[in-house]
Amino acid sequence: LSAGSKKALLSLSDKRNLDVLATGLRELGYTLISTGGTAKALETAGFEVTRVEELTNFPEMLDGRVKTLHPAVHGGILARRDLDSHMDALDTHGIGTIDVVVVNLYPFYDTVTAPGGASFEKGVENIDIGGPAMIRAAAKNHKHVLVVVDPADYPTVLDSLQGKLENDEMIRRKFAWKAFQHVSSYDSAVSEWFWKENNGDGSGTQFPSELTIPLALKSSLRYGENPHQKAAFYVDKSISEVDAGGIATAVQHHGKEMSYNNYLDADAAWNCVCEFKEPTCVVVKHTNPCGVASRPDILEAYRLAVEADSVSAFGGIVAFNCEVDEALAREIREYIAKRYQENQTKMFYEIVVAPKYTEKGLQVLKGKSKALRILEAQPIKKGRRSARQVGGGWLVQDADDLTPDDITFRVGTTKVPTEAEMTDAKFAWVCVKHVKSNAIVVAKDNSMLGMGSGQPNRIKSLEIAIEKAGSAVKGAALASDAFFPFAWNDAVEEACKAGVSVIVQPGGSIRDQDAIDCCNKYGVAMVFTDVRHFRH
Ligand code: 93A
Repeated sequence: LSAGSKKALLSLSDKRNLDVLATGLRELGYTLISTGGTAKALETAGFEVTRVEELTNFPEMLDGRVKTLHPAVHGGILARRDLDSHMDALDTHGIGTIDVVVVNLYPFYDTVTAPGGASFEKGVENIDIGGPAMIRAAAKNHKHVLVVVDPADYPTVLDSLQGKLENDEMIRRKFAWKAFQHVSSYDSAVSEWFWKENNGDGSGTQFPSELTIPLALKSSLRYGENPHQKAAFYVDKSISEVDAGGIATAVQHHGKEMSYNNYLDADAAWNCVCEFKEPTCVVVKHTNPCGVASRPDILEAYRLAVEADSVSAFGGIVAFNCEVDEALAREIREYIAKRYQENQTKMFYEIVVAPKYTEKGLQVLKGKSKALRILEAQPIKKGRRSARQVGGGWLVQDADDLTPDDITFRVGTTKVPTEAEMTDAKFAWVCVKHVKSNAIVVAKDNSMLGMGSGQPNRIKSLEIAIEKAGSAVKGAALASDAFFPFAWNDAVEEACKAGVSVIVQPGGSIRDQDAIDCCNKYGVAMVFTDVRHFRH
């Protein structure tokens, strides 16, 4: 191998499109150098290949653990072509330069997340050492070496090597960036897996001393919360494909591109609707559910959820926990048309999200408008963590997974709620968990009648919820996400005066007894959950 001829080193676990790449490189006059498996694949496809052993004068050893870790490889990649001292050193040691490095790594992530799992030993054996070393070396010397890690980039690589693309330097840097990203997300996956296999770091805490979450770019978004903010969406790759549910992995069947706010709102709607076992519809606006209804007949649930606050439903997200069939799709379309006829304001939804659609249902919905985003999502499994950013750090917590089945509803008043009232209280309790604090929900007959969210003052949220419920508040259940600090002349008394039949709240205030006394005076039942559902 003369130092002068152009050389490309190929070492690939993912051998997709290998022939396209090899053909292109050969046409450009490159000598192909390869490790065992890749060389075999190239030879089978009819290409002439130089094996790495011929370069290193060393056999692949230790079951392939040492293949490319050799100065003949790393010298050929790392030498600065613009320094005589580097080129002289290569000459002295009889090492030729390597101009293109195409590597993708042992499929560590797919191995450890394969259905049925993998043994610890198998996971360890799939940690690539030589591959990342070559990728890093080539990326460091990107001025002289083109580094490629993604089979999707082969056409661009060939165009670039043919001199068809402008700004060669920037393309090389972009590939180098991608290469470092590839190695870094690989290492994150390895470290996360080690931590999990080790059951944590031994400190007894549930949270690792360092958190690495491999995030893969799903899409760049048109903009963030506002048009002047650039934004992108990343998918958490630490969750296996099999387990992955939720909005990040939802399939979009139709409609405009999802926006930053769409993702937030769809996530809120989806998480809320998945709480319910009966057929349920949830309408969300700006991350808050403003309509929720469960009915054996999903058409009825839909109507009730929208009519709970039809003004807010405008431009909202509609989520179902059951299949959308033709009848439901028609109902969605017709309701929109009806609203238009009634008040001449154009009614629209941003998104419909459901676990399933019949073919006909999908067709009818698609006919609604070009814009309507139609998502098919799978429920998120329990036991996940949630994370949020604050300046300079991240707050991480377990997801708020508690359901009414996990909670004891303890009656504190003389009045004991009837079975129906208790059902209403539980329904309101599930809803209030999904409303931003301070959160108040009024509900009856498995249907949300009103909600107040995000007010810094609990009594304001309560007043809004009661006002929205209107006359229907009489006999309904009222849920509060946190305790009432005051009762008399305050929120509890106001709720009693409005005519609710049962109030459900966590309790824990030093004035809980006041709240009970107040309810007793008005003949209202009060139920304590001992569990709070703040949502900041
Ligand atoms: O076991 S390694 O960490 N040791 C090495 O020296 C080495 N060099 C390349 N794995 C190594 N590779 C990896 O082998 C590459 O990253 C690639 O994924 C794979 C290709 O092997 P083959 O061509 O034999 O299929």
